[in-house]
Amino acid sequence: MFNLILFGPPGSGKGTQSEKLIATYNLKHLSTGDLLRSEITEQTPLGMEAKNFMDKGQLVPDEVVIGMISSALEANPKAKGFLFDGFPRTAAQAEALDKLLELKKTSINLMLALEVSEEELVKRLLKRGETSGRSDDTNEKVIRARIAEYHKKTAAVADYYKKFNKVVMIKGEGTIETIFAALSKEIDKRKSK
Ligand code: B4P
Repeated sequence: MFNLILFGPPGSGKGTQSEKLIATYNLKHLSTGDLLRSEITEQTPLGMEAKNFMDKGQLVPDEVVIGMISSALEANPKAKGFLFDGFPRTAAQAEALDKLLELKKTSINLMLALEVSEEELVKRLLKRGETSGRSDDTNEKVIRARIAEYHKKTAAVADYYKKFNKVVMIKGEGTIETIFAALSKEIDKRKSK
């Protein structure tokens, strides 16, 4: 199995690059953002709880997202590998993910971390908000709160994987194709080992 984490602040291109990576590497895409949004669309109790946090730019409680990922792993026993997009976002989520993968006798192979300046992130998300219908993308205050939440709780997750030499930083500004080529180069290096 090859298990990849695509990491970075909100708007850094995780969702955009994930679409291309799953098509090329035959990985099962697990995006906690997408899973939460589909719970909201279906108006489930979990979705209603999550929406309160997401609309304020805050992270959804760990137990909610860990439970979602655990079910998604169970639901895909034949996957050749997973691409985790937007997960883990806290140290507790990273530890839980390691334990879940251990049960499947596998582990994270690589974390690719996209680096993008704050002004570029705000610009991209406000632009997406014009058409996405996502309430967390239309208000600059909420976007800045998401970025602050990233620095407070999420950025340290990269340090957790750095201890195991699993992190590669990638410049997340430039064309989508250039960034995809940089990500692919790192995956190819590890996959051929
Ligand atoms: P997510 O759905 O994970 O989304 P995101 O961080 O907003 O964005 P992403 O990084 O995927 O965006 P994309 O870049 O592709 O999270 C939403 C919310 O859900 C969180 O705030 C949180 O509340 C909750 N949540 C999710 N996971 C959680 C977890 N594990 N724990 C707790 N809470 C959780 O793209 C952004 C825009 O940039 C797009 O419009 C795109 O077209 C554009 N773009 C991409 N690449 C570009 C490039 N190279 N140049 C120019 N524009 C580009």
